[in-house]
Amino acid sequence: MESNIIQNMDFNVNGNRLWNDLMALGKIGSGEDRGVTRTSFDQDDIKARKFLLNLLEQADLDPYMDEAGNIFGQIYGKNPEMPAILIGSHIDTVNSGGRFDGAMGVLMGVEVLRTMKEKGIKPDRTVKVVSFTDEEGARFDYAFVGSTALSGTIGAEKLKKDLASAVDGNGISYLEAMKSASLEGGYFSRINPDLLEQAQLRKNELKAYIEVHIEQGKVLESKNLGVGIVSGISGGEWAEVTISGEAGHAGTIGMAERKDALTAVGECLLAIEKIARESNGSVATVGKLDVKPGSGNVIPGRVDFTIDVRDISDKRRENTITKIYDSIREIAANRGLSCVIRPVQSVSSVMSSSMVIEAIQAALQEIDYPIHELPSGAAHDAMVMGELTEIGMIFVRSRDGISHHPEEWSSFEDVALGCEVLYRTTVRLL
Ligand code: HGY
Ligand code: MN
Ligand code: MN
Repeated sequence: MESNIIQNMDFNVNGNRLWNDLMALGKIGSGEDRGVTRTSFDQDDIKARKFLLNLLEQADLDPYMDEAGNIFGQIYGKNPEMPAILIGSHIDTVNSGGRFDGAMGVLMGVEVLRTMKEKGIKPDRTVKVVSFTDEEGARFDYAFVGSTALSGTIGAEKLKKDLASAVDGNGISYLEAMKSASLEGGYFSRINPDLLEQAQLRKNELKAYIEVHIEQGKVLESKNLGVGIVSGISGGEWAEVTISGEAGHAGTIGMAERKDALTAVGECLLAIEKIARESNGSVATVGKLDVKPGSGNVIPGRVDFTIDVRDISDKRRENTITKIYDSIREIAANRGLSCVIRPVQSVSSVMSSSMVIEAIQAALQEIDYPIHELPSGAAHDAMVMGELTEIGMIFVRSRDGISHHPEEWSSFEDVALGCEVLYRTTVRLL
């Protein structure tokens, strides 16, 4: 069905141009396993930012960067007082991730604006594309930095404090990384972690935020659909836990005398899994463990680990988290170990706005494409933007549901279709 649409329909957007940009951006930070690694403000993230800025310049979209390092392109509206439409996503990746997660949504925004320019469309309201700083949080274990700054959800002072204490594996703090990125000069000069409040938008500055993203699941594939409408996004809470016991010689300390931090964590992992399973809706993940001192013949004295809990229901998520934290404290206490739980970030779930959903539905009807709504289990900048403005998302089918992985893939046809739907949706919302 889709291939008929591609062949028979006059697309406004240029699918080939978009695809070429996507493949070119995917080469930046590409490793031997063809996985892409661009973590915030690392060398390849900087290169990718320059690539995007160049694309925006070529398209005459007046690029700029804000204090948080968010990159924008724009077409000015005839009436700059009217709230703008913002389209966006992110170009940072997880470690050894794919070419589509984030990058596709940003480049689609560029393609939509480029197409509008070529068609000579002069909108009443301003329309912008944004590439948010650090959606993934892969380098500093702190995510949604750009969208948090823009929407002001936690306030600039709290964000600055969080960024001051976020450090990467080499002990470089977020603030230091931002400051050194600003030394790149040009557009980068405006990056300034001391002035994050200046990146914040006021509620009346935006009419809506729209994001296109790969689904990262198998729903659309199972329904044989190239695109779908996101009904809402699961909220999440992220925390770091430290369990401290006593390191000691693996041969000389008897089992009864040990204060092994890692065996306690083993118990915690199973408890976390059980609590999430029994919640009937929450998902909980421990994805990172750091065992110290980390020698085969030494009893682990300290373990740091991360917790990631998601749920479409905020109430159920909070309930799951409380149970998880209580159970970790209990396990540590029963073993005579100490534990510290540091909640790092928390974002509420968000429902898509009916105004944006209706615009996407109308866009799909125009091209005679089936309408299917689905929720997002993955987090997106749209979730954070939902606290500032009306949001909506379009999902593009993922091959085998794979993402955050070198094999992440969406077909040329689906990407072109997703972009065309975004174009038609945007024009409607203007
Ligand atoms: O973690 C997430 O859900 C997203 O991919 N940032
Ligand atoms: Mn991702
Ligand atoms: Mn993403």
